[in-house]
Amino acid sequence: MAAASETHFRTCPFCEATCGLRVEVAGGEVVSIRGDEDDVLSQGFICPKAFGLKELRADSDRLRAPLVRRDGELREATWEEAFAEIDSRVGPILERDGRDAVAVYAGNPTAHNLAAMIYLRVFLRALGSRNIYTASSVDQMPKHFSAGHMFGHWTSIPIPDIDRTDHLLIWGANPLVSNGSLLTAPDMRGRIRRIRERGGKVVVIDPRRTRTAEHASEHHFIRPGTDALALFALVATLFEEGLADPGPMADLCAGIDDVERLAAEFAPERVADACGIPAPGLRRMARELATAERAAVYGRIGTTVQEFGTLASWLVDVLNVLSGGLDRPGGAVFTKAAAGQSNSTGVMGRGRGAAAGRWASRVRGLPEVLGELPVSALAEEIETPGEGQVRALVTIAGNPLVSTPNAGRLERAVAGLDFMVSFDIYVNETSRHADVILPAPDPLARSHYDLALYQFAARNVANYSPPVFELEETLLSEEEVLLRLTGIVTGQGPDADTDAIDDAVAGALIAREVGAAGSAIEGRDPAEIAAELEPRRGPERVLDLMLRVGAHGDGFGARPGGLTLERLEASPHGIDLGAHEPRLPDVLRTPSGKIELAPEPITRDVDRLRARLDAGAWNGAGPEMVLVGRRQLRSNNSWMHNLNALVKGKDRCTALVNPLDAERLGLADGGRVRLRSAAGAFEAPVEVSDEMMPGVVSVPHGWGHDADGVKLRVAAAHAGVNSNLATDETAVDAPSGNAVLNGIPVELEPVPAEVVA
Ligand SMILES: Nc1nc2c(c(=O)[nH]1)N[C@H]1C(S)=C(S)[C@@H](COP(=O)(O)OP(=O)(O)OC[C@H]3O[C@@H](n4cnc5c(=O)[nH]c(N)nc54)[C@H](O)[C@@H]3O)O[C@H]1N2
Ligand SMILES: Nc1nc2c(c(=O)[nH]1)N[C@H]1C(S)=C(S)[C@@H](COP(=O)(O)OP(=O)(O)OC[C@H]3O[C@@H](n4cnc5c(=O)[nH]c(N)nc54)[C@H](O)[C@@H]3O)O[C@H]1N2
Ligand code: SF4
Ligand SMILES: [Mo]
Repeated sequence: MAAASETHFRTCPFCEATCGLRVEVAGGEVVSIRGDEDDVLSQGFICPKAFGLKELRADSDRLRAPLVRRDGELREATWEEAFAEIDSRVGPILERDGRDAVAVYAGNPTAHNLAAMIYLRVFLRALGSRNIYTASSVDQMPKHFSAGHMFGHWTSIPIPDIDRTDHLLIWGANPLVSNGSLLTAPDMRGRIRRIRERGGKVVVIDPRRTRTAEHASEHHFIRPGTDALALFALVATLFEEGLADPGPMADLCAGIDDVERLAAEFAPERVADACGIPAPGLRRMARELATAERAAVYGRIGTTVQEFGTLASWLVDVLNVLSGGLDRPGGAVFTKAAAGQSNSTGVMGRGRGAAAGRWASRVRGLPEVLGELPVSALAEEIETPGEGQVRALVTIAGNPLVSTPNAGRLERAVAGLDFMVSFDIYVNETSRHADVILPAPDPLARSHYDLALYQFAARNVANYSPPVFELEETLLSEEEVLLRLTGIVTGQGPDADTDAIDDAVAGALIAREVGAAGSAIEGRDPAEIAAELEPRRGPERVLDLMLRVGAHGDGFGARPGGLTLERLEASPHGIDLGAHEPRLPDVLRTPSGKIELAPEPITRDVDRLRARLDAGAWNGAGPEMVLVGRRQLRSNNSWMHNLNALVKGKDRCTALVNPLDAERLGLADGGRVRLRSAAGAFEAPVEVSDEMMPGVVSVPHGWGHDADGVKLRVAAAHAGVNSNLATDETAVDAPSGNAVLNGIPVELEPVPAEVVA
């Protein structure tokens, strides 16, 4: 007899779209996963990765117990043994070599995980190391850098008001495949279609004619890395043609004249050749942006993970300001998130601003941004002897040996560490080097709330999902693991009282809030607030606090009817908090209380851009071929390739090249190519397609699962190759230190058929 089934509503934890799922379970297993038609944001939309939740739960390679290295081999151990090993190995390193000797790398899934969002910070603060690295510095750090300096807070990143715009310029993003990033908007295909249906226009700028480009009104190839030039050309056009007009917010803008002066030397006619977009096309793009009723510019990976990531990220928002779209319905808007958003609480309109470079990496002097260092510096910080040398590494939901530049060098560096811990679900390319692996629970066995991603949502929404399943018996919750690690690095030993640490965490957050000027609970009695949060503990207690003091919260009685976790628990499809409303000037946290259009930490990088242009880096003296990346619908960075439903079918890790290049270089579709850069080399199957811009080769990242010791049986059969073997850790975006993973000069050489085994 079939077990009775029950239905759970649940937010998908895999990508930034945060789709609502309807999960049917029976007898402790997932029976089906469908889109939740009633979800306030996704309204039934899902992608094929959602089914990965079922396979991931059943995946026999997913770790169910800690592993500890004994006699060179990773062997199953108890949690007590694992924590005791960490304590006895990390303790002496901290004592002998100092806090900076222990580095942490935290990966992308931490941004999709409520417990990690809260307790990772607790652990990092307790550790007190300057060697903190995250996937942000192979991703969006330039955008934080530009938004921080322009608007005063690192996460004050405007998003396109996609459901109301009638002109959307998509720059270096492929949201039909990635499902959006720094833009939480499920069903981008539908949203883009609706722009066109209401008479609007969608323009895509990308060196590849992507799926997004195919659904757009217009697409232009652009030479990788030249985005800052082309964006400057648009800005120059607006000024030259009298179209630069921030509208009513002009009084709020500082530095317009500086922008005009800087842009003047990058007129379309000057940069067209380098960018590969004819000058009249650039001029028309600028005019259409300025004259559209409601227009927005949106940039993503193609604008951030490249040589001039900060300049490009900044110019995207300069264009949003000068074309009159910033903070207007249908333009580029600021969200008002329900929890954890500093620009919608406290004192409005002015603040301390965002300061980067408070310290620098020891070897190369790369800047600290947001309390972390660029991961491009990690290998040299491990290899280079001297005070502050990294001797131990903790990876948390990250796979840096696949995801970060010059993966070959990092792998050699990691082999020389004294000690390494990985908190992960698999023995993969990175964790196989660890001395201890701590397994993380199945996502369905934890609660979910998107603290990070709702900061960038197409509508203001809040949605909480309780766990679908109980934690597997042999596993610990994320918060428990992070609190145990916190106990270890604070000298409390391997079995510290995690309840007491958790109480201290909540107590400190409450104390900060009641002491914060402008907080909804400013001046209240902390004990009374703590009592109101009873009996919640762990992430739920902190989330309830954040929601209640948040912009839509009940303020613990100050705003009756406002949001609480209890209300979210009673709303399994989420709560819609409305469309975006103008937030200027309140949203600003700059010391001046203005939008800083030309902050010096950004504009000083213009010299570097000019020097590269003058040196003919992109026309004439430039490389014949450059490497860029791409995302694929059934992948999620490096880690969903062990799920058969997502990897089956033909090899997806291919080198895409234009027919002209294939012909010139002697490459055949289905043959193999060797790509070599200054940093390293790899081989991949060739796919010839005119969707590529001539001179550009595209290889997806996140593959290469056939290394020794990796325990991913399905992924190993679809191994692919790690494209970051050829990306270069010495190339960074100067202001933010972010890695350059697109536009890498490479040489391509056919691999003779007889050499192929
Ligand atoms: N060449 C090139 N490289 C790139 C990019 C590119 O475009 N081109 N993109 C970059 C970007 S944007 C990013 S975000 C990074 C991603 O870089 P990373 O975050 O380093 O890589 P992921 O592949 O996301 O690895 C996630 C890890 O977390 C583990 N994991 C999954 N779920 C959980 C969980 O619930 N708990 C725990 N503890 N572990 C879990 C997985 O097994 C995996 O080891 O890659 C970057 N690398
Ligand atoms: N299916 C799937 N979805 C994902 C992920 C995944 O791995 N798979 N990863 C998630 C993560 S961590 C992130 S950060 C987001 C990223 O989300 P997106 O940025 O939308 O994803 P990408 O496919 O990397 O798109 C970047 C585009 O930039 C183009 N490009 C490369 N170099 C340049 C350049 O120099 N200039 C310009 N203008 N364009 C360039 C590439 O051709 C590519 O089409 O996706 C998220 N969603
Ligand atoms: S689009 Fe993203 S959030 Fe939505 S179902 Fe797919 S992986 Fe999950
Ligand atoms: Mo990312």
